[in-house]
Amino acid sequence: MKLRLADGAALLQGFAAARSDNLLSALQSIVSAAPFRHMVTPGGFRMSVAMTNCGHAGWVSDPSGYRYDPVDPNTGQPWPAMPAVFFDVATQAAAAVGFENFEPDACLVNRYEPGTRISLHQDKDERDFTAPIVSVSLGLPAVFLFGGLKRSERPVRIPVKNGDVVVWGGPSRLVYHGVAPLPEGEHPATGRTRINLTFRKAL
Ligand code: MD3
Ligand code: FE
Repeated sequence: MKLRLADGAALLQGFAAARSDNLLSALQSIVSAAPFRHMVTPGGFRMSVAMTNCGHAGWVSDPSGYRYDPVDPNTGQPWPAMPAVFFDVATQAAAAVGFENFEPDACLVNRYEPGTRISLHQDKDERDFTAPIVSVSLGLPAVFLFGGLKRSERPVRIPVKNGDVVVWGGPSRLVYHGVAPLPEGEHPATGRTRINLTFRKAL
């Protein structure tokens, strides 16, 4: 079922559910080559979310700043290629919300354990804000915080569960957003873990 969240933003409930096992097994290969790591913010804080990437560029954070880099700084190698099942889910979800020409070149993978959160922020390290961002939730359920174009706007809470996909584009592309602290839980496929794939046109 498709729920409109705001102009340019929609929640596609269960859109990727039938492919969640395929997405998770493709993720295993990515993580073998580019292990999850806790990045450090430019301010010097270790992020509670663990991250890796696939595709032509990966989002990295270090004391020098945020950027998209074609090379994994931890391995010195290019990030693993984006698996076809990743690309297909992302482009099909974008098309279902009216973004027919979305061609993601980067996928940031976030790993949450109970207590992990992401505070309100904007995604603005990408070159082209006309492209949407597509988010695929796997494993434990979470609550997205969906704010406005100003940090001061009180966010709406959007529950997401395994297989849900959210597309954020157009007027919603630069809204402040975050993730509430992950509650304790156990998921048959991922255990005490939530995985979020975010597809971006970064370059
Ligand atoms: C709304 N990740 O990686 S995805 C991030 O669940 C990030 O891991 C969260 O925020 C997660 O940057 C939330 C949902 C999301 C992603 C991008 C957005 C929502 C967005 C861009 C604009 C507006
Ligand atoms: Fe974000």
